[in-house]
Amino acid sequence: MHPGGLRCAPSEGPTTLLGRAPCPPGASTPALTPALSPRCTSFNNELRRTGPFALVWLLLLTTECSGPPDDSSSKIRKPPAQPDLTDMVRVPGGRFRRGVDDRRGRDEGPGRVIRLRPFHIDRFEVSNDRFAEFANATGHVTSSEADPDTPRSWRRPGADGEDAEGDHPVVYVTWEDARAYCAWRHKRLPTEAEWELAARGTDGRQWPWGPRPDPSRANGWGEQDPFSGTAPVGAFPVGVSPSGASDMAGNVWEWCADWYDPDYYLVAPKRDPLGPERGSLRVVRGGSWTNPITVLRTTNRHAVHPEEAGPSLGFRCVAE
Ligand SMILES: [Ca+2]
Repeated sequence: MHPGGLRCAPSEGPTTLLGRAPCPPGASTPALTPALSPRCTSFNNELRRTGPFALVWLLLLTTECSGPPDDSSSKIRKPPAQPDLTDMVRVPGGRFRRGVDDRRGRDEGPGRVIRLRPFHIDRFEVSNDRFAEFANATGHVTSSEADPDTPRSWRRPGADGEDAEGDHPVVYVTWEDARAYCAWRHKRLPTEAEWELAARGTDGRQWPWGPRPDPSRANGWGEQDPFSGTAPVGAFPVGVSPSGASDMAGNVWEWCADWYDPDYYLVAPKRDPLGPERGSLRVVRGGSWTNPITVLRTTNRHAVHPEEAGPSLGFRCVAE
């Protein structure tokens, strides 16, 4: 029924003055605009010719056709028109040395000075609460949720099917899930060069806090942090990077935009490298709660199939 009690008729069907009134578009849901639709205008004209009840009908139709839009429809959860820079840190860009020359990992060199444009990066890994906003607004179903053979998903990531904790990083998300989330926020996934600058700064440090490993400053594998699984995002303020980003070491691995090529540093452009044009694996960075501190280095590169999802892999976004 319409607001006002009029029963609607489809636009193709006959209309009568007694039982049915023509519906504005989407009449079963509230009108999206206060403007009269052409069909309403036509119907009003017809009513003017129908006799003594026309005024009553016109009053009803005024309510129906030109009433204010219902707030519930205007709350179709549209993302903001611009990226929300709240809880993002600005990375000035400029020149920095990425990679290492000793090639502890064979794909981490040669170390080279490259130049990046300024950008913003999320201060925290995307949390379950933040991802829920996206899922609720868009109806996005992650690959894990859609797979009947996978009992776990971002909603229930625990080994025993526990519900996700809102302030923990979202996990069980594929590269496409992550990309879709960032796009909805008017953001994007970081290139691995951006990720490394945000994690490392410009002084060549191997961990976000400095040159030496310190397992108490990140959520890695071991007993020097209080977490046996993921930790709430931002739980290690003593481990923030020079740019102010949290958990760039550990907690969860983070999807980057780039395809992975172990030899990419040999051929990469020195200005705003975007990664190889094609590949079969995507770059992930930073290590996770499942890795020892040596894996949580800022230069460590790892690769995962883009359709993979698991309990130690999440992401964060960047904006210009
Ligand atoms: Ca991380």
